[in-house]
Amino acid sequence: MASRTRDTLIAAGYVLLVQSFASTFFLESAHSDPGYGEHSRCQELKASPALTPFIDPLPFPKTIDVSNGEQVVIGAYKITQKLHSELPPTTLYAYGTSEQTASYPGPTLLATRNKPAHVRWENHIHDSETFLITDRSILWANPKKGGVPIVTHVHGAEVKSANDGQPDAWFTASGETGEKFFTQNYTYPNSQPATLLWYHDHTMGITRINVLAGLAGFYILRSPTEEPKNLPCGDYEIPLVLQDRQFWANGSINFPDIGNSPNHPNWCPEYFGDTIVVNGKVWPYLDVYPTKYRFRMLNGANARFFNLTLTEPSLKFIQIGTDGGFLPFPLNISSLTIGPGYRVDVIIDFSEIAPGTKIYLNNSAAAPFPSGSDAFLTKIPSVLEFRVVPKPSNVDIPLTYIPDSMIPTPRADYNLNENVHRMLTLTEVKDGEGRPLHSLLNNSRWDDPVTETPKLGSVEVWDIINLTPDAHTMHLHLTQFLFVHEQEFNQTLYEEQDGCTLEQPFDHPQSCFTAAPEPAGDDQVGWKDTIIAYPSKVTRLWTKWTTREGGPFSFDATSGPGYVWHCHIVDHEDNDMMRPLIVVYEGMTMKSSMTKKVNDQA
Ligand SMILES: [Cu+2]
Repeated sequence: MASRTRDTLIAAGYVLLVQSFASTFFLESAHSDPGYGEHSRCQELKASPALTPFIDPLPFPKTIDVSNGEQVVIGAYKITQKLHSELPPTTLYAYGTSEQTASYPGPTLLATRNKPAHVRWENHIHDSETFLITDRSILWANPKKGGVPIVTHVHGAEVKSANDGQPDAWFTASGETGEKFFTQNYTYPNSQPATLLWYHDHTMGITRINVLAGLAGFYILRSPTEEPKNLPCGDYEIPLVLQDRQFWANGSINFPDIGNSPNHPNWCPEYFGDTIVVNGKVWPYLDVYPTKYRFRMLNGANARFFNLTLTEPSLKFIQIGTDGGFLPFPLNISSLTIGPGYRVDVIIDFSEIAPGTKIYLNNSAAAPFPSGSDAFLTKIPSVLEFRVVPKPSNVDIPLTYIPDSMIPTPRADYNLNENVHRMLTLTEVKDGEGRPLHSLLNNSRWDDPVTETPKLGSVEVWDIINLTPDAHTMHLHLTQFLFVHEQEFNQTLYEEQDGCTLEQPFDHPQSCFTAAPEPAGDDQVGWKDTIIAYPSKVTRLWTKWTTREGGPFSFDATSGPGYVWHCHIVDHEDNDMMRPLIVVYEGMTMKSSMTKKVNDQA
């Protein structure tokens, strides 16, 4: 495993040595991207060139049916792609079945419930290192022979851990592998309910770089027998991945090569770009007929949250699904708050809108969220332009319906005396001058001994205690959970020794809580795999280590390299805001887990 050389040096008091190393080596050899010649400082990026918004149509990634049982081979390649008609082609890493067809976003994989999909993930990136600079001071894959390691995770998938894209299961184009590598041939059982999943790179310490470079795509899981009938489909079902990017005039991604702490010469705590890229185009437009459309939205940004509204006041989002699948019933919502990793499934009904009208999908979320300054807002607040156009006479729009009810969600039943109750803090660690070093889950680093070991079949209550000034999106692999409630507390008092306790309810004299629990808001209900944890709040999750229906998984979730839970601000995830998660069976020890790992390789 990679060492923590830089931290060790600092701990030993060699700060000056590190600073001089940073300024002589990293600044002179830094190579933020092809064609720049200019350095780029964390959160002080030079503005992107002026790009006229809404002159390019929204692109749609190609689709690949993975439901027929045949293995699909998807490689990662280095490509260039036009992300705006006024911008020269951008260098990217991208998924595809060949170098010629690789695209950003990658091809959309279409899967069907209970039909296993077999994907062989390949690495055809022959760079000697990532073209956006890798910070070697943080724990990262660090292949001895160089190259760009990748490992692909299908976000939200119920899958055995050997096929989950564990961060140390990476591999390079030359065949070097990480210590948790099992195989490149992954099988997704698709045993879970229909929903929008997505696949992206998850390599230790460079996820933020590989995802920013383009390694992400949609994974749509359908269940024809369970899904509501007559939803908008075909041309009327539109996947939308929202991301932000900043560009140099030559089209290259502007990614900082100078961090804001000498301890981490290149790492930047959050990447915010000044343009919005949807499905790989900067500020695209979409022509819509006056009818209903279903939008499968994904926040695929590194760190940007979105608070989405529509500029036409008569229009609402009719939300029908969330991360884990359909909601019990549709919700009429005026705004959607989606953190990195979130998916929302919404219908927008343009039926009453006159052709010729332009409607904007706008974002008002502060960056960092929820109380950032204006400095990191995008150049314009809009994300996407809808142009309502008349329906041509030769187009028949199928009749579609918004169902009254969909898939019931169970109640989050728990008993804190019987169920495992984990209280898990989120903290930021700073150096002596207040500059961010890294963020931690429960004051533990990635390579500290595993502590989150839920028992197969159990229900657990997870209280996420956010002691940082910003919101984080917490993501658990393998399972989907329910958001129970969130509750404000007095952080100052909590952090004072013997100040107060979060283990007593609001009305107890020793309680740190300053308000009663607030139940999940309308747009946060349903099965979730990623949840916004707000600052100075405790976010309570009901986690269930079974299938959604309460049965056993179709695979042994206790074998293999194990899972992870982490912040989905990928810049945080890369720098210690991630922890191992090992599912155990009754009587299992970590030693028996290792024995099973060997068996699982067969
Ligand atoms: Cu975070």
